Amino acid sequence: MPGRQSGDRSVAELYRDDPERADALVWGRRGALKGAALATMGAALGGAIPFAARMPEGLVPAALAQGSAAPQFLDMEGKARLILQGERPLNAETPEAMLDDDVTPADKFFIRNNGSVPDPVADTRAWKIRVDGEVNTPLELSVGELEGRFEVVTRRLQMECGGNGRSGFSPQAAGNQWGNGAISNAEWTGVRLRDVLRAAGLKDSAKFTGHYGADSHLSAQGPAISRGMPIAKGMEEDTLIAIRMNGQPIPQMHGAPARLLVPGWPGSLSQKWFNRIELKAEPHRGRGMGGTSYRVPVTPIVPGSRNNGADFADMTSMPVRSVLTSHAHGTRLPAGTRSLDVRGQAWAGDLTVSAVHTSVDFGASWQPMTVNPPPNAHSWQRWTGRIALPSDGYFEIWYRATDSNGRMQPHAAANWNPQGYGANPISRAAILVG
Ligand SMILES: Nc1nc2c(c(=O)[nH]1)N[C@H]1C(S)=C(S)[C@@H](COP(=O)(O)O)O[C@H]1N2
Ligand SMILES: [Mo]
Repeated sequence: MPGRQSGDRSVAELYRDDPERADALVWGRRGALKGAALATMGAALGGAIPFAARMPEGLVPAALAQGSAAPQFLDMEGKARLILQGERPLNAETPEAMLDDDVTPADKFFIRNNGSVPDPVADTRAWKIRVDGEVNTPLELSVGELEGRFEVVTRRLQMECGGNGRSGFSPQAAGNQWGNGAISNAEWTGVRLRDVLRAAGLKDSAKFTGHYGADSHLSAQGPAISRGMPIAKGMEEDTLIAIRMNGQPIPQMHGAPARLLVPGWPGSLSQKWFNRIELKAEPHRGRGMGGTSYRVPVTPIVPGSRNNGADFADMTSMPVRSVLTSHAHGTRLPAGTRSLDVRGQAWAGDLTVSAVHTSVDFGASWQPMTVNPPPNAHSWQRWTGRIALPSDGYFEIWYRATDSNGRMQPHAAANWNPQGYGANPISRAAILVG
């Protein structure tokens, strides 16, 4: 792909190191890209740029803007070649083109740990979960008892890290630099949390939950993470205590023997190795609550500025996002390719996706794609479509989804915050034809 040929390296490198300066040097005072500047840019990108005249001023081509450092990959039994985000704690992202399955298989499921992964237990059915706090009758139920006592349901549910898309922020926000791949949509089987809470008998004072799991922080001090939510989310039909994933016992990495599944909200609520839920009159104050953790500004702050998050609000439903799964960023296609069948997934937290659009002319024109209805609420949705290409050359497929409230992915990550939540800008995949 672009930047590989030695003569073009300098331009590609310049873009990597200092995109703004590169842009000024290559394009000069840009009206339209033409003459020598167009030739230089085309050489750096590896082909002619048929829609050069529609390139917005200051746009850094996707082929040059992304993938600065060579990614490292996970090498682990039972897992696909995920993009390694960190080893201690272990975090790995699913490459976007690997999100093509409607039901995410275990091996392609992203990994997000805040602490150490506990050792597996021998008898998973004897694993106990405690329900206490503002309830009439504190309970301690084994996984076996849960299955025997309550209705067992199966749902396809998205689970997305609150920081998904973080790498879209400028200046860079703290944390794993996720692209779009901290998302999964597995088939979860379990009991509804609300049935269990009702069995314990909620007091009127039970307004919030607090979640606990068996893993500990790497400092070995206290829980790795312990978040909570307003009781209304806990009482929703799709909030589960899950005991199977895709019809199998939950893999150890993903929270065996039982985990919470709080679809549509930050994945951090979906407690793995789940062993206790506490009902509370006030918001829970465990690790990962308060300050700038999983919280976003109510009034935008200056990007890059310091803030203690006191005026921020807890993240609730995740924003709308789409992935392109048919063509990886950097795909090269045979000369003469004039149409592309494209597809991907799109989701919008608690909402549904009403439209997905694509553009191949740098956003000058957009075509509607076909979006399938979700098989059940809180599942992602498949989108498909065909894109026409006028000639050989360098193209970018831009893709964006719109949620059922009419909100669309923005052109740039908005509402910057120190820990980088809620970035869902329009994505761009570079494609070279010929
Ligand atoms: N016990 C426990 N539960 C946890 C976490 C954790 O570190 N420990 N990480 C949370 C976060 S931030 C996310 S995004 C999801 C990731 O789940 P996965 O690793 O199965 O993809 O689990 C959540 N539940
Ligand atoms: Mo997360």
